[in-house]
Amino acid sequence: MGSNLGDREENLNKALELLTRIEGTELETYSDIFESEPMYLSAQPDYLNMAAMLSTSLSPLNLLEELLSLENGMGRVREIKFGSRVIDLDILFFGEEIINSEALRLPHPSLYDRLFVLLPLSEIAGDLICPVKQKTVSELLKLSKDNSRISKYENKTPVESD
Ligand code: PH2
Ligand code: MG
Ligand code: MG
Repeated sequence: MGSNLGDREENLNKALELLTRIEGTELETYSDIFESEPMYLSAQPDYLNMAAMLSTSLSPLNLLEELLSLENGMGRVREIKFGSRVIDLDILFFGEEIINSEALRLPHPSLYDRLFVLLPLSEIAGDLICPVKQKTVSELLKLSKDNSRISKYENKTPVESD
């Protein structure tokens, strides 16, 4: 999950809450929030990023559809690739599935290059084995060559549960 527009922390918390409302889907756990410099397109605000783990009875494509409609519902407007966004929800892994379709690639093909993905993900799924690399997330984190700026963001407020 990533946000770099508006109240970034509120956006992440809102998205977490909305994730719990997706049919057949439960929010299992989530990481701390990290603040990171923007990758790929530097002239934009810093991001807040975090990772969440879901269990779901949906298919990968149906989950993706739900995430896209959640992004739209939160007011995301797609302008330029890698540009600023209110909320970005990417599927990183879906169990050990490997998918290479036009609509969806899993595991997320860029996750190895991104500290802003690997660091939060390692907090909640360090032992998860990547079906492509046959390495754990913790190992991928150690091997990553990304050295961009990232730090833990300390103002995290808990999500309200009902
Ligand atoms: N997302 C991008 C592009 N660059 N940089 C950071 N730090 N965090 C992101 O979530 C991010 C990015 C495209 O999805
Ligand atoms: Mg993304
Ligand atoms: Mg995305």
